[in-house]
Amino acid sequence: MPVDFSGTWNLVCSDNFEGYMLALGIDFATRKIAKRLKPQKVIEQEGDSFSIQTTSAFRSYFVQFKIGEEFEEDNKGLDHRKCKSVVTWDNDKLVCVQTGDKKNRGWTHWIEGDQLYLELCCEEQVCTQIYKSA
Ligand code: 1AG
Repeated sequence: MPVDFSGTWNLVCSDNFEGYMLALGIDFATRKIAKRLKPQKVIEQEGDSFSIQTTSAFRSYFVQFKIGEEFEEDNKGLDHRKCKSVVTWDNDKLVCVQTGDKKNRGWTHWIEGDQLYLELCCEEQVCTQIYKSA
């Protein structure tokens, strides 16, 4: 039985989001607003199908995918770069590789105790975020 990520999760801390946004070329004014946000994630997991809605006061982002099936990601409201994305299991971690203009782009979700972790990577930058169950 794989881990169940389903639920509503609130951001409690974030490390190096600034570096991650810089790697994506996000402008100063947007970064200034974005780094103060406390996004909420609503994750629905049914078998191999996932949807992840990330909501904040400024921008929101929705993605849905099936494990192992490549999909086109538009990153609308984020950096707007299109990627070919695929999500797979690495043991109990959910790993997304986002292939496109940016090298080493992707994210990993995992659960430790009652916390949801998210590692966001782009080029040499890694941002780590922790979410707690709402
Ligand atoms: C994500 O989470 C997307 C969630 O892939 C957003 C994470 C980081 C923001 C990405 C780039 C920064 C670009 C613009 C900054 C402007 C607004 C920030 C808004 C943040 C809330 C949407 C991984 C996974 C599945 O959970 O999506």
